[in-house]
Amino acid sequence: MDRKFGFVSLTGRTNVGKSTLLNSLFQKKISITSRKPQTTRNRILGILSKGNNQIVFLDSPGVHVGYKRALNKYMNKTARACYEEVDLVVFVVDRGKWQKEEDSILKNLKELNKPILLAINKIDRVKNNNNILPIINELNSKYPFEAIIPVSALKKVKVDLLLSKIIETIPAGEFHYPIENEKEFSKSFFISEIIREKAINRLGDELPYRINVQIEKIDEGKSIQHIHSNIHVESSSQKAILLGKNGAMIKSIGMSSRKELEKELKSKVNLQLRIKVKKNWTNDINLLSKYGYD
Ligand SMILES: Nc1nc2c(ncn2[C@@H]2O[C@H](COP(=O)(O)OP(=O)(O)OP(=O)(O)O)[C@@H](O)[C@H]2O)c(=O)[nH]1
Ligand SMILES: [Mg+2]
Repeated sequence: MDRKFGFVSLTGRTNVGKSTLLNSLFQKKISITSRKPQTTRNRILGILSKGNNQIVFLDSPGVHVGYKRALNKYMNKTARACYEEVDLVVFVVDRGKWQKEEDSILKNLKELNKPILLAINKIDRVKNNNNILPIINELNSKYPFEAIIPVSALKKVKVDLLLSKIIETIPAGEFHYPIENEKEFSKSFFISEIIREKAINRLGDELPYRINVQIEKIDEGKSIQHIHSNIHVESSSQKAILLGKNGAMIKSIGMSSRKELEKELKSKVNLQLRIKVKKNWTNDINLLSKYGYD
């Protein structure tokens, strides 16, 4: 049988569940997720090789409007670049919650003239199955989507069906990556993301958008990896929040990060976290580019 290959973006507003869906498709953690919006900041590449098919998924930052910082501009631009690059767009929406971001994404997608699969996510939150059909009917009138598939990324409902539709839709072609490759980002990026996820989950509403995690150094010992990491914040008051009372907050972030890192890296981990104030880094083009938001 002929091989198929395609680049596929997971596109949508922030917080609709794109990264959860990516992890669900891979049945493991590739991209970090959180309850809070604006979690994914970079293009995350996951490579899924299944039989004669290879799909390169691009998880992208969620489209969000109304924020003016350079980091937000970078994220929205990255989201756009992701759907512009691919063979197929999986447009992820949260049940019937169609907002101005969805309108703006669909408007851009229409101009590209690419196949679009609509994934209606979080259907586990729809109380009665009879309520799903009206949502499908409404969204069906917006665009001639290749298919509309209600899924639950979190509860892994119909994710297989979505995957088979994706495979149906991607073009014939040779694999671009060796089948053993699953992700295309560095180990230190993955580590920094896990630490950022633990921080986001523990912090209040504003601070998650103002922290950045940088890995300074990884010393690979025989039986333990020593990871030295900096967490950047924008002010000393933010630093105080991140520290917590008697250092309780940073300790808790460190402990849960270490636990997950040991599982993911299959090794003992000694994690050093230092907090550094970098004034206005989310709006400083030079610092952004230094931190990889380029
Ligand atoms: N109930 C329910 N919650 C979900 C589902 N999928 C994702 N979530 C939750 O929605 C929240 C956002 O999920 P993410 O995967 O981080 O969303 P995202 O679209 O990647 O968000 P950004 O990276 O910020 O753009 C998390 O709390 C997830 O657990 C689902 O199918 N059902
Ligand atoms: Mg995400």
